[in-house]
Amino acid sequence: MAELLLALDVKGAEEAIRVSRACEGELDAIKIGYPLILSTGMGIVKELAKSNIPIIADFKVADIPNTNALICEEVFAAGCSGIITHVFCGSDSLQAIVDGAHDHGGRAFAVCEMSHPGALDFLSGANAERMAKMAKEAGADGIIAPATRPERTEILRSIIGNSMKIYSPGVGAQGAQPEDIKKYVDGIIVGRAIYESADPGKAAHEFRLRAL
Ligand code: FNU
Repeated sequence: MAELLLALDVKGAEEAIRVSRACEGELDAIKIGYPLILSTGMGIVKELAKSNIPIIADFKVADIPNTNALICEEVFAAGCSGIITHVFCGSDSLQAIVDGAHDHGGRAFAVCEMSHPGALDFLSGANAERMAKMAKEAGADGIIAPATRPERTEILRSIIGNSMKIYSPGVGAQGAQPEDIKKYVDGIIVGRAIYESADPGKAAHEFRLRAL
């Protein structure tokens, strides 16, 4: 049984609130990212969190440890309960995110293998496996691994074990189905297939049932 995370990549507060309200009761978390935050500012986090849903900041952080720690301060002060970081900047940068999240009572998730075709250029294969090991060693709460390549996510699961979570994007618009991936992961991340739907609540309900 996998959770359902909504990737709320809409622009503007009005649309974000409309979609999140329509999906109320169907979601385990809302993942926000640059499209929403650059169009609304971080104030939207407290608005979305009013319905008591965890908000995960998908900022794919990739910087030096000090900057990463400063980013964590802002993300968690804004009301987020999780942050997504890149791993390729190295173990010290990754550790700054994990420690920054934990210091603020939050969770840190590490991108190990991405879901799009271009991930095969770098963010895949041996690099992804190495990053999964690094995420485990750093004490990350989970990793991001692709629904579009279930066989790869299965390998990454074998590296991190069952005590860390895997959240998996690529379901819906990128072509993967919940049934392809749910047995390997703790949650599926769905964006366009929900927020571009004529009835986002109904779409979320159906994905939630298919992820069970
Ligand atoms: P949808 N996302 C992704 N692949 O798609 N964070 C990754 O490897 C990754 C991600 C995000 O395609 C993407 O930025 F690490 O509309 C978007 O927010 O369903 C969401 O997952 C997928 O959106």
